[in-house]
Amino acid sequence: MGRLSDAQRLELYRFMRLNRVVEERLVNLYRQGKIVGGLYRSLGQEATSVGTAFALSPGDFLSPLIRNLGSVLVRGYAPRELFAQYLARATSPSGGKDGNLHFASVERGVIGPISMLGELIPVMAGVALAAKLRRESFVCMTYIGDGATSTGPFHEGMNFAAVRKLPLVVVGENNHWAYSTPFSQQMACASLADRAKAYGMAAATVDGNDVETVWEAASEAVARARRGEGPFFLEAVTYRMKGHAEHDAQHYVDKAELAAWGDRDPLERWSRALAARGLASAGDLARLDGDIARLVDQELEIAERAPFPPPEAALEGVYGEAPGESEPFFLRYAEGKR
Ligand SMILES: Cc1ncc(C[n+]2csc(CCOP(=O)(O)OP(=O)(O)O)c2C)c(N)n1
Repeated sequence: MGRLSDAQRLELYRFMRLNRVVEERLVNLYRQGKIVGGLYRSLGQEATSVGTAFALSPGDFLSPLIRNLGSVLVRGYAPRELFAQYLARATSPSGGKDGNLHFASVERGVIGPISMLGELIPVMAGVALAAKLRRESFVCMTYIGDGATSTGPFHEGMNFAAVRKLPLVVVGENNHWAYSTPFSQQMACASLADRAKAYGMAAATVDGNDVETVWEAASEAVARARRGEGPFFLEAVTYRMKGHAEHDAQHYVDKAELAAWGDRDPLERWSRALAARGLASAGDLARLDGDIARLVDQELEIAERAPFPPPEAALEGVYGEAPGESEPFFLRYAEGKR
């Protein structure tokens, strides 16, 4: 497995900071009542999203979950597109339709998430099966929270992927909470990775707040999947620093525990590591932060100026259309043309 170049180490910092600042602006928009739908933050979990997605190559497929905004930034989505999606603008990846997290692009290798927890595992196992049947070398990556590993589809998908040796990397984000349910009330296993091992799937547990460690483990998992050695479950141990969503005041969390995890903040840690290696001084990073903040403000302005979709757009792109037919079949049917 290769190593990160110094330029890539700075790139990881940039993506994590971008992830954090975009979400900070989304919080402002949420409080202004401008966001359509809920807002689920990934504060404290940026290293997991960014480090894992950074391990993929062009042509691979990724399906994010609610706390993986960082992964779609790595995959090439611009902040303006993500803002437009949350603001339901016509310029958004879904054209102003669907929930704010539900967007996709086959061209960019992003499969849209679905809200039913656990279901992404069989879906992505299916995409990975396509790679195998077509003898293509792409790898699939998806995410799952600790709570969602208690669903049936998770276990069915994991078993199928293990039996068929599919090129699938499942990132298990152990952020200690599933809404207000702590890990200890979710499962009797000591580690999330134990669930994968029960299916004969290779698995490892890493510090999810250390971006280079996450990248290394994810790169190895991706490489072995690409070599045809089967799926991998990567447990990233991290902490959900905010409530389940912006509407959750997180009253059930012990404040001392929260503060202790705050000391392990992935961005602070990576800043210190970059300084210790002589890659960027505190001043360099402050300047970079300033540039990122300005870029994000510009991107937000562009998204806010974009129009909402016209009402009739609600009828477009809802059902699959037969090749060569531009008019949705149900309109033809309604007009008695059939
Ligand atoms: C099958 C199913 N059950 C319940 C929900 C409602 N729900 C959405 S997120 C969530 C908590 C998920 O916790 P976890 O998997 O640990 O992920 P985290 O939010 O901590 O990242 C719940 C209960 C759902 N979307 N799907």
